[in-house]
Amino acid sequence: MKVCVVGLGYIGLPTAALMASHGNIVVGVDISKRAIEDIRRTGGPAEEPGLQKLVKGVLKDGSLRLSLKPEKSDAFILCLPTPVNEDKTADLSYVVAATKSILPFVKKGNLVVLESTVPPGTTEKVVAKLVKAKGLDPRKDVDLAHAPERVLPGKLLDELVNVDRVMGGLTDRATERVRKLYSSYVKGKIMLTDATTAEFVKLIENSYRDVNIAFANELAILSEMLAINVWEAIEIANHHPRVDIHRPGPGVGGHCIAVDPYFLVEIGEGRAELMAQARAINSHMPQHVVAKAERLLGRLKGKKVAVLGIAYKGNVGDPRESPALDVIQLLESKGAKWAAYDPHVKYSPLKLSALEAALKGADLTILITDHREFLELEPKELGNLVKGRLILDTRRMLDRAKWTSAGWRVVCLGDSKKR
Ligand code: SAJ
Repeated sequence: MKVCVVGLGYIGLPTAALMASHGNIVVGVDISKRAIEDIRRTGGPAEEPGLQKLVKGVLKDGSLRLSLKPEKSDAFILCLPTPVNEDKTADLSYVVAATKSILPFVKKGNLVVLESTVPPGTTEKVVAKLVKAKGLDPRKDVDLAHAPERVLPGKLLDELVNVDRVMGGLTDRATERVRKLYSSYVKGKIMLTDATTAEFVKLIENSYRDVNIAFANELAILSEMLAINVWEAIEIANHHPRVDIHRPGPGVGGHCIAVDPYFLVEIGEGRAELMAQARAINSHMPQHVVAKAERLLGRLKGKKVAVLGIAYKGNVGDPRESPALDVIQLLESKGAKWAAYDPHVKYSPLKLSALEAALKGADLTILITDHREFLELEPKELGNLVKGRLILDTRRMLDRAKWTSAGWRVVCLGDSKKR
C-alpha cells in the first residue's frame, strides 16, 4: 500500500516508520519545515527507545519519504493534535485543516483513517462532511475509520506494536480495511467496532484514569485532615482483590489525561458530572500543594522555593499541562522566588536552572515530578546548599530515613501522620 501519514508528531512519526518498515511505501507529511529537518537530522525524539534507529533506517532505504505536502495514495492517516480551547471545548482546527489538505488527493477507493483523539462523532460528522463536500460519498466512494492510539510516552514503539487496539469504520468495509492496514505491524489484538464507539473507548480509558486519580487525590486531602498516611491506606486497600486505587500527586498533566475527559464533558451537556468533577479536583491539586508550602513557611513572600521536576510525569521531557507550571505560577503570584531543575526537559516554557543553582539558598524544596534521577539525590550534599532543610515530596518517592538522617524535614503530600 502507498500510505500518506499527515502530522509527524509523537504518534505520526513512529506510525509512519512502522508502516514503512512493514512493507508499505509511506509519505510522511508535516507542515513544519523545521519538524521535517529535525527528523531528517535526528530520526525523532531521543527518549523513545529504538525510534531514531527505525526512522533513519526507513529514510535510508526509501520506504519512508518526508514531504511538506500530501500526495495521491491508497490510504491516508491523520495524526494531528486536538488541544482544548480556553472554554474546554475541543479544538478541531488541526484535524479539519489536515483533512482539507488531503482532499485534493483523495480518490474513489481510498481509505482515510483518523488517529487523533476526538470527541465522539467527529469521524462521522466532521471528517465525513468534508469528504462529502468534495463530492465523494463517505460511505461508498471512500472508506473512513477511526483508529486511536493508546501508547505511553517513553514506550511508544513497544506499545504501538504490542498493545491491543480498537478500530472502527463508518461501514463494515471501512472497519475491515483499517484492520488490514494496521495488522501489517500491530501484534496486539485489534478490536473492531464502529467509528463513534472507537472514539468513545479512547476517551473513557483516559477518563477512567483521571477519575481514579481524582479519587486518590481526594483521599490524600482527607488523610491530611485525619492525620494519617494516604499512601499506607491505599496500599492496604489495594490488597483487596477488586480494588485498584491510583496514586495521588500534585495534579494530572500531559496532553492526554488532562485533556480528553473534557471531550466527554463537552458532548455530555451537563450530564458528565463525575468526569467534570474529577477534572476540577485534579486541576486544584497545584493550589493544594502551594497552600501546603505556605503553611510550612508561614508566608511565601520573599522566600525561595526550589522546584524539582517540571515534566508532567517521571522520566519524560514533556512539560505540557504539567502541574509544575501551575505550582510555579501560584508561587510567583504569592511573591515567592523560585528556581526549577529538570534533568529531562530540553524545551522549557520556563527558565530552568542546574540542580545546585536551583537549591542554593532555598527555604523550601518541592519535588513535583517522579524522575528516577531524584532517587539518587544526596541529601547531605544538598543540605549544604539550601537555607532550610525542608522538602515537600508530592510523589512519596524519597527515602524518608535517608533524608531525615541528613537533617532534612520531609513532608509528604497526603501524609500528616505523627511520627
Ligand atoms: N498520575 C497520577 N497518579 C497516577 C498515575 C498518573 O497523578 O496514579 C499523573 C501523572 O503524573 C501525569 C498524569 O497523571 O501527570 C498522566 O500520566 P499517565 O502516565 O497516566 O498517562 P499519559 O498521559 O502519559 O498517557 C495516557 C495513557 N492512558 C492510559 O493509561 C489510560 C496512554 O496509554 C495513552 O495512549 C495516552 O494517555 C494518550 O495518548 O491518550
